Amino acid sequence: MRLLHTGDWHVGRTIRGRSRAEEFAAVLDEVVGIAVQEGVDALLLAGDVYDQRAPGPEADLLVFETLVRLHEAGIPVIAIPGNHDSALRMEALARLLRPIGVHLAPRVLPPDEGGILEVPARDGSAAALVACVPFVPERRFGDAAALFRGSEDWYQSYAEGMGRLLAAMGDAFRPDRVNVVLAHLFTDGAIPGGGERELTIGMTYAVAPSRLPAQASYVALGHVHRPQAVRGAPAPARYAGSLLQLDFGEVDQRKSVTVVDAEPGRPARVREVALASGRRLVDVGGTLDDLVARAGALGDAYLRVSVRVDGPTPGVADRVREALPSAVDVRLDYRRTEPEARPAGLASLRPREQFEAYYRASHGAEPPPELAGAFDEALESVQGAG
Ligand SMILES: [Mn+2]
Repeated sequence: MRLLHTGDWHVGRTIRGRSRAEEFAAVLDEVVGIAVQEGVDALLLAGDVYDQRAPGPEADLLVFETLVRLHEAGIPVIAIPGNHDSALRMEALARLLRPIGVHLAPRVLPPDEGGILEVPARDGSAAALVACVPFVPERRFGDAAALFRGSEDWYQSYAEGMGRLLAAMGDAFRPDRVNVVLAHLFTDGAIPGGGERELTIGMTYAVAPSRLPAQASYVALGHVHRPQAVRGAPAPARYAGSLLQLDFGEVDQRKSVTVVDAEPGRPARVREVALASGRRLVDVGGTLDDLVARAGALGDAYLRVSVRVDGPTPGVADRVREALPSAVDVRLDYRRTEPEARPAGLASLRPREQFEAYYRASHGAEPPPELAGAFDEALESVQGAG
């Protein structure tokens, strides 16, 4: 059987307030194209389908269009919620989408109560068992585990409990099937992409790779945005990664989907297929003149700009944005003097001195004369009006 593993779509994500809908449309089109070209039997979607728990209509349009196109190509989808998705919203959508071959597994369930889905190969030659393990917040873990028989002593820690839950899934796998775990979780040792929510990739949530079930032919993971194999797992396990460079922590990451070839009784073989859509995220630095000179060579990449100046320079960020319309982040780079201790008795200073003290504390330098002059003018006009 051949499966396409992807995840962390984060449809609806913006960058510093700018829409990335066009890029999502292009990359989702690419994903559908790869699924069709590779002739996969199913697409596994490992959570964080949406960026927001209550996504906007534009994001829905992109996701629904993609699911319908996969349906029209005869490719079923198995999807779980990640920490960015609303499990309840997925539950609401599950029944609507079921007739078009989309299996949403909004909650963790025991293997024989819907926790494991059977997915036949299109030519009927084999079948896969897909154990669905959506993201479970730590505070809800007890509720999820309570559904499993003999789970009373599971919860010594999140990692321990999740290990037991994964083992219960592994015990329900069958040697005559392609056995797949589809999970949204953080494994110890995975290298974060930088765009994930820090809290949920911390040590509290780290599951040891050795706890992934050895009976699995393949473990399809979501949560970490950098595509990577999981080291130290008893079965082939991978994070497929996100589709676009979602934040500046993901600069230089090449994005991909994973094609999985598997048959019963042996570990799956995996292959990355690169994605080309989407604008790159690039860090650039230099003086204003350097940056202006490089503007043409930077293409359509979103830029995080560090502009070298001698000290605080009002207006320079605007000039950078004029020269580089794709600059989404502009910061000034200059040597900051140690901020002086907050002067005692700030109230005893005159307004101009208060302003200078504030400026030194926040910028580490004296205010430029034209700014100080502007402050005086503003103060005069206010006092004059009083
Ligand atoms: Mn994610």
